[in-house]
Amino acid sequence: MTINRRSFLLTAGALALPLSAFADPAEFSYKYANNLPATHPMNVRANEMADAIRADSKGRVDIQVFPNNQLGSDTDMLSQVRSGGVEFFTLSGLILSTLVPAASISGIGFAFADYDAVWKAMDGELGGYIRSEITKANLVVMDRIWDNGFRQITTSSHPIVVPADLKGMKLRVPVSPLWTSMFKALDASPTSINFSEVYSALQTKVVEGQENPLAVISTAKLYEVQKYCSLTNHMWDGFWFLGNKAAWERLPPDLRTIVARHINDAGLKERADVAALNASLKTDLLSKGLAFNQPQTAPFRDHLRAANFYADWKSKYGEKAWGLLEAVSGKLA
Ligand code: X2X
Repeated sequence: MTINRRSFLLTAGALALPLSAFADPAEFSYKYANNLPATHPMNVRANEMADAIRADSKGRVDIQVFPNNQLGSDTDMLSQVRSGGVEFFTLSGLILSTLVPAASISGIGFAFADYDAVWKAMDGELGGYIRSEITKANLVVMDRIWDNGFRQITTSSHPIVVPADLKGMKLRVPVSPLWTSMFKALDASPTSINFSEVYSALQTKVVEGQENPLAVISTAKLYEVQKYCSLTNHMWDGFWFLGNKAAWERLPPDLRTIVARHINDAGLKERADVAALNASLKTDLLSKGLAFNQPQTAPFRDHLRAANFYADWKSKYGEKAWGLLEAVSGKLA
């Protein structure tokens, strides 16, 4: 068989048609960015979610997941989701409070006794109130908040057994007035640092300690640069799944329904994964060299109360929001 230039082009052209049709970029090609390692359940479930959205939208919506601060720190990503530089972003309500003050209320120290209380509040009226405040700030927010978990304190210097152990401690906290206020009320010396800088800040001993749920301590390998883990359970934290408003409104209603359903479903699966991990990781982290202790929480709570922490924040959030919190937490202030 002889292949001349003409027959080659014809063959290539015939092949190229179906191939290029298959490789057509999706009608809606969106980015979802977050601050957690690719191995954290947030990203595992987000990748499944993106596959399910591609399948159910018949390829019309393609969401690319960017884990691990690949697109910048939380502070950067928050401005990107507002400007449309990224279409989706998950952020702790406490950090979001720099834009939406009410959003940090779910992180008030020792407010939730357990996950039942958390989901009752966050899938109930308190969560509804926070979402309406987020919407007023011109961001889209999905119904189901994703879990970060109950937070524990790690240090390189000594375990935290009683509140006095925090005195003067250089502790990294996320960028959020509530976090700074809470650890100041506990007499520590908190420094606001984005998560993207935490590992190196601990490694270079810019700070002695930090606080995070076990699933983060494990997947971000913070145990490599910390010695002690004190199971203080001092607050619960979750991630609101945020969307850029203009990008969301570009999606026709049928696609919005598909996307929202899969995001919320993935969030529920992520919650189950994180709860299971936070319950089981202690053994694993022990074997990696972290020393654990379980302090009593009442003295920490009493210390916060004596420092007027609860009363101060009640007056900032106002009666309405505080009432919704206390409906689940019981009396705090
Ligand atoms: O920054 C943190 O510590 C983290 C990962 O828990 C949050 O995103 C709030």
